[in-house]
Amino acid sequence: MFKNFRSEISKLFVGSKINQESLDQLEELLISSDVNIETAGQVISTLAKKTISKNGNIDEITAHLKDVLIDMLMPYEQTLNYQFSDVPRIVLMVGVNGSGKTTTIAKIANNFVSKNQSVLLVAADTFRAAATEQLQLWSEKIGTDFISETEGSDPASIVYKSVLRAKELGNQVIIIDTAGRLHNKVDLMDQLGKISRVLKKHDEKYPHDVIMTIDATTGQNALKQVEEFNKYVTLTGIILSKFDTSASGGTLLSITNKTKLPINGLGIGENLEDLKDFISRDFVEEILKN
Ligand SMILES: Nc1nc2c(ncn2[C@@H]2O[C@H](COP(=O)(O)OP(=O)(O)OP(=O)(O)O)[C@@H](O)[C@H]2O)c(=O)[nH]1
Ligand SMILES: [Mg+2]
Repeated sequence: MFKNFRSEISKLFVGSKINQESLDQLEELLISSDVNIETAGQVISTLAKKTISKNGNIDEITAHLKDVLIDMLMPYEQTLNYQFSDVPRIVLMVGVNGSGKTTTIAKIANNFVSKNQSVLLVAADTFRAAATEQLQLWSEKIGTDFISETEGSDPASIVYKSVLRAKELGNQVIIIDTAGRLHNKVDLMDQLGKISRVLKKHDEKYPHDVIMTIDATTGQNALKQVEEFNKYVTLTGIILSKFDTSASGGTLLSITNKTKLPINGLGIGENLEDLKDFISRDFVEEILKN
């Protein structure tokens, strides 16, 4: 996505002159790097306002571009809050198929456990037995409580019960794994809305966190996915998974700019410790690296 971005930019600014034509080309380059048209336009107009010296070279232009991108992303840095007073804290994880929900849940649960919080993992992906097993294995590895139901049962039912179970067990945190679903499958999206509604039957404040995982390799479509999910459940944050496999950034720029949702972290591998905070400066350095 932002792959080879730097060498592409240097081609645009041969002779170091920044002019309308090079800016137009840079805008196209951003769009081809999965930044949506509106956001790319904003980046360019902000960049054009920066004073670039007469002999401004590629390094100067790149530095200005970095500043523009960092300024745009910084308001969305938001580490998950692992300390809180409202118990149980309920985290609902959503996203399209294979976007990293279950793995990200394991990482988050592990962080809670390392802060001595007692966690209940809820297997609300009742479509596939393998999904339940995957979460159960993580639960055993991390040392959390676990609740599941028979394959094919209504996920809203196990979600409702999980709150009662957490009260019995004295859990401070409930993390709910849901089945992957495509944002345009209305019946499956409705089911997600139902999960959120049954939680609200317990308490209007539930769920406290609704996190959507986005696979870093997803292109322009990621923004659409987030907008659609946000219609059915009120998202509170995004985690970009698989950032280790693709230093793509265009997607995140469009998502934050359009939806104003914070970024709760970056997935950088398949292990428990592979969740890092989203720091806009590091992120921009990474995506403009080559
Ligand atoms: N390299 C890398 N792989 C990841 C990361 N997060 C998840 N994966 C891998 O991506 C694949 C899918 O991850 P899951 O956590 O099962 O995704 P999911 O969203 O729960 O998938 P479904 O439940 O099938 O919708 C697995 O092989 C994970 O190990 C990450 O940050 N980096
Ligand atoms: Mg899963």
